[in-house]
Amino acid sequence: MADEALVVIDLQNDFCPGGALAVAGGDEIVPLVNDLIRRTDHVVLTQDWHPAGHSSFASSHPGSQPFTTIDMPYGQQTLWPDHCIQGSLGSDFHSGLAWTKAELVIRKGFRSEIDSYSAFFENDRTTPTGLAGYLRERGIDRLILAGLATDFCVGFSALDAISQGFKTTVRLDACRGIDLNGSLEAMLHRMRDAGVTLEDHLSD
Ligand code: VGL
Ligand code: ZN
Repeated sequence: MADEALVVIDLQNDFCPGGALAVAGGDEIVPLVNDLIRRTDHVVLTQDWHPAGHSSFASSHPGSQPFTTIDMPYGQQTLWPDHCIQGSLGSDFHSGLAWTKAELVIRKGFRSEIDSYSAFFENDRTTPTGLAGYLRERGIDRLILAGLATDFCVGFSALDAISQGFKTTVRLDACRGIDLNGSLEAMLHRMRDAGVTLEDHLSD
C-alpha cells in the first residue's frame, strides 16, 4: 500500500552469528525480511554506522567491560564491543538481504560522542535523524518494523515511531533480541503500552 513503509533495522553482519555483537539467530530472519520487502511498496533500511573509537564502545573507556553501563552527558549508555565500524565488513548488510529495493538508508550512530538506537532520534532523545520528516513528506503514515535487535534498535525505533504519530507494527517473528538483564521482556511491555502492534506470524 502506498502509505505504508517497511523499516528494516540494522540487519548487518556484526549483529549476525560470527559478528562482533552477534544476536542469537540474527541471520534466521533474513528470509522473512526478504518476504516483507517483496510485499511492501516502500522500503527503508537503517545501518548502524560508528566511527572507530565511538563512545558506545567499551574499548573507548579504559577499565570498562562490554555490556556494562556508564553515565554519559545524555543519560545512561550501555557499552558494547566494537561493532559496525563505518565501511567495515561487519557494517555491511547481511549478504542474503534483498536490500536493492530500499528507497532510503538511514545511517545512525555516526557521531563519536553519542549513540543512536532509534531510527528517529539519537540517544539524547532530541537529535532527529530526519526519518520522520522524510516519511511525512512522502505521505507515509503506517510502518512495519523488522530487524535487529528487538530490545534495542527495533524497540526504540518503534516507540519513537508511535510518538511521531505513525501507526506502527513490529513483526516479532522477523526480529531477534539481545536480552540483556531482562531487556527483551521490558521492551515488549514498553512497546505494548505505547500502542505498538506486536505481530508474530510464526505459521506464515
Ligand atoms: C544495536 C547495540 C548497539 C542494535 C546497535 O542494532 O540493536 N544494539 N548498536
Ligand atoms: Zn551500535
